[in-house]
Amino acid sequence: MSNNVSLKQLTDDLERLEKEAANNISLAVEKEELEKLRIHFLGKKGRLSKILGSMGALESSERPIVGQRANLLKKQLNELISGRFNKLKEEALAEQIANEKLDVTAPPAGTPFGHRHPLISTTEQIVDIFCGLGYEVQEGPEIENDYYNFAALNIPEDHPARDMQDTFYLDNDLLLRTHTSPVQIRCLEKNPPPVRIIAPGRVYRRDAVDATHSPVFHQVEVLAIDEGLDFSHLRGTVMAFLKTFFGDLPVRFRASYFPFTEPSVEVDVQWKGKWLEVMGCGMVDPAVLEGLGIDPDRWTGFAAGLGVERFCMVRHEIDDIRRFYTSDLRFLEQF
Ligand code: 2NM
Repeated sequence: MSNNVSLKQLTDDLERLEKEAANNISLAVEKEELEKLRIHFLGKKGRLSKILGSMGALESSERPIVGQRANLLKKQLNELISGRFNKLKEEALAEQIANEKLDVTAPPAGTPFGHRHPLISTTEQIVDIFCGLGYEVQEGPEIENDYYNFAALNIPEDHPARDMQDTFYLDNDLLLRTHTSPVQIRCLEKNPPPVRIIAPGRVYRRDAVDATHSPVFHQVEVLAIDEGLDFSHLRGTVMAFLKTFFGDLPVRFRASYFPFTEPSVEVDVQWKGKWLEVMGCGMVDPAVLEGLGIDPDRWTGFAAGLGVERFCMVRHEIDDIRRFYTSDLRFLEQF
């Protein structure tokens, strides 16, 4: 075999190896590929070693020529490999930086946003309508006493509303308010008429839970006191409010009774062919005004009260009041 090997053959082999290796290295797109090429061309059992291995057949004067050429080639190829390696590293970094561009104004992906509970947004709609009519929002405590919740409202000692059956008592005197009227009594104590106020809030009654009853529910109560107010003002206010909230539904006023208003009426709207009671109202009973030191011969007023749950249920066609309180996201996310 040694006789077949000439200087010319080996230098040709080196030249071919150089071209092939340089070409392969320049085409490599992964670091692992470069390592494989290094082993293939420059490794112990690689192509260059093979060429060097056949040098033994050359004249001793020819060997250094091939040896020097091979060493140079090894150096060149190592440089090409490390150059390509650095280039790939740079490209990978540039790509990573391009992909990591951060839009600091973008909303975080997939963050679940909360929103208003339907009872709260319905309360806000009702409140907004009355604010548009010049009313102011008033709030007060949920724990009340007998005077503000009952006595000041002309509700007598033996009235069934005071019964343990209807009211959550904390002791002999303290109770959970059964309506938001005590907010209005407290307001009248501090502010002389004229007043136009609404009192939204949570109220409590000892009712058994069913599709239409909950021991905790939400009310908005309305009170206007001024000189010369009469039933026409009550009627006009209620009609304007219902028209804004429901649109053009038929409305019916039915004579009723509340201890704190005289006359008293209940108001129905016609919804899907049925009359639905939606609020109670009336002219504030002179006895209530007198009890607060307001002269009923000079001042008259009207008041109204409504349940937010009922309004929300009609508006959104909700069939069961319990859906409001069970925190089922499949229900809540519809609003
Ligand atoms: C209603 C119906 C009728 C009412 C009365 C008062 C107050 F404090 F002025 F006397 N506030 N709200 C009232 C009147 C409430 O709810 C069905």
